[in-house]
Amino acid sequence: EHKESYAAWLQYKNIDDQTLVNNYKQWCGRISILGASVVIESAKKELLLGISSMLGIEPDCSSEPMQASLVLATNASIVDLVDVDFDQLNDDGYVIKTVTSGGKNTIFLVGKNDSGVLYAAFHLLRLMQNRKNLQQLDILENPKNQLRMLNQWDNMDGSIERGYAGNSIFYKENEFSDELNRIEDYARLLSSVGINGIAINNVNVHKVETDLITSRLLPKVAEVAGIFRAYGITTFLSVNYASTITIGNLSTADPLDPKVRQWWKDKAEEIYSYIPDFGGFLVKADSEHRPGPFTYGRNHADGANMLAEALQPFNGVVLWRCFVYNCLQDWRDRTTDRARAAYDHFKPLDGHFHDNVILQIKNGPMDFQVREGVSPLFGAMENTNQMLEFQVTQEYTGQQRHLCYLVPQWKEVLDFDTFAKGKGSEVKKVVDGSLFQYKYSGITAVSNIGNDYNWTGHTLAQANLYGFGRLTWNPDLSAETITDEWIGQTFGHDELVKELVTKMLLKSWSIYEKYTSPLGVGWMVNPHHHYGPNVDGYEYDVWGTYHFADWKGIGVDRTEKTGTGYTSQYFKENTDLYEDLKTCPDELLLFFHNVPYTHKLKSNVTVIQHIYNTHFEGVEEAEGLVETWSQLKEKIDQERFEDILKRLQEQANHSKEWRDIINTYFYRKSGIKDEKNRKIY
Ligand code: GCW
Repeated sequence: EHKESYAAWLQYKNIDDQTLVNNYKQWCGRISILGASVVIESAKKELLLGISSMLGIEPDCSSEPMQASLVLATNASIVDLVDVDFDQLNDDGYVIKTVTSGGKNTIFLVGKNDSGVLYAAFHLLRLMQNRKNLQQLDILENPKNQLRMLNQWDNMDGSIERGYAGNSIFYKENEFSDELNRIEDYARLLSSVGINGIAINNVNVHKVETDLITSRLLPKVAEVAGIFRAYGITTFLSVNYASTITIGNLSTADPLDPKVRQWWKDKAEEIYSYIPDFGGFLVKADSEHRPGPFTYGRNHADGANMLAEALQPFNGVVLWRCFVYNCLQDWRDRTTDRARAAYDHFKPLDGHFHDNVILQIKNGPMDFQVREGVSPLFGAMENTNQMLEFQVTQEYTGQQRHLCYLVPQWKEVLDFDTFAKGKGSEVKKVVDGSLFQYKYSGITAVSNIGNDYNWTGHTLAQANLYGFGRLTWNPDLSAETITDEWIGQTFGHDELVKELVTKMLLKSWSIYEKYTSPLGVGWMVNPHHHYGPNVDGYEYDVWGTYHFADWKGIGVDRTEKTGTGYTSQYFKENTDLYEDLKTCPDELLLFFHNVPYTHKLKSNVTVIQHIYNTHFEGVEEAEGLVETWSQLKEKIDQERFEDILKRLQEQANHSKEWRDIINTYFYRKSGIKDEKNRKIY
């Protein structure tokens, strides 16, 4: 039951093409494993599962390389057996090489470390799931990013903040869940796409979760860390900045107070006594009512460094979030601009952070909107480790009831040129550490999974998790490659399935954008839960998320000349690009400028007409998704077919709600008719 949905992209479907099976068999019959560790054990387990399931054979396993057709090893144990330049391998990197000599065929899966062996095993299985030829493999892979992480926004009561796929797989009723095999299957999925770190609780650390770093819960944390460890994944915890007060019997959390510093040092020592390879702390401080150093007149460097000092002896790191802004803003105040906040808070602190602190920065300066500018903090802190935070969970992009494949959006962010060191200073080079030689850096994201049988609510949302992982490993992979790999492993190799699902996925972000908030302005959602249209939902609220629509026009003036000056936070090339109405890209126009409804876009269409057009088109295209999917009825198992169909139908219906509310709102504000006379209420 739920077999395909649950297995996601690790289905290892029985291959029915006998020629291919016979071909694969010659490589998979005898496995030799050199070296022993929990991670290598996982590689072996996965290979045996995949091979027996795809080929229907049970391979022999030994630790003797000579007779084997498949050899797993780290480079240290194999250096003489295969002719490869292992110096080219970095941590977690691997080589897959087919060697044919004296009529004997052998595939070597060689890792720089044990994790590399595991990644090589997953790579081989991916090739087989995608029906690739194994004859002449000569693959060398190194991860581009050092930290490739996920953040669970899971609470111990079992709820998930911004979770759209059921409850937590980690916690239930304020205790750890005892369904450890579900956690192991999650670890397998993550490891198969290269994820190597996970923070297992919500960044909003409430009462019970503050106790995760106490002796009551640390044994359980250690148990979960053990599951992830076997898949090369390091465990982190989100911590309550004010733990010294909440659980430490101190009256302060002042980061410069020696008693506070000592408490954290002792705490770190205690944590590492349970989990020797613990990753470190993820911290949301002075943000949305969470405690932080500001209470004591200290800054974020003081706060982060205090924790970093405690973790340093154990090689732990602090992931310090930059999502810091005034969430009690007065809408009448036109000088405060939430988009400016992260840069204004953190840029002046460049160089003040310890080298085991990493600043964790959301991709955009607002909050995971369907479209916004790229955060100008990237590239702006030469002397401070940075990492990028995406949101795989679809808080503002349809909450996994709508299809919105985010890989194309993430690619745009990663490829965005910051010009920090001139042309070619893309975000991906900032966060892979190469632009400024960071000691630590990488990419993280808020996960989209829960205990739904298909993990992600919308089965097609599995593609977002898959794609995110693949991009952390290699941001240069194209959206097309990732999509193709995912479909092959998830739905098989029928040509029509491939063609249509690819189209659906790759168009879905644009479709969602069309019928929701226009031209980069964002928001326009119902407050709190953030699902569905509500143009003025946040307009007179405290959160700093305004569109300023009136009878004349719409948009946020963030220019230097007449607006909030946000544009000046970018490097010159981008400042110029966005500052000038003539060069500012249409899709971000209202993010940077307030313009009349009659303003002509580069497409030569007015803003108001663009709003009408895209909203009508968006609905048509959402209906098109239903139609397209319906063509695959005979080609997809019934459960997944029906599940997905239901969601797509809901999306198509709900997109009309968006269309009509947005179009009507702007028709009433502007009094300008649709040129094409379509129905507006
Ligand atoms: O996106 C917003 C969410 C909050 C979240 C916050 C954050 C975890 O609406 O639910 O809190 O961002 O990133 O800290």
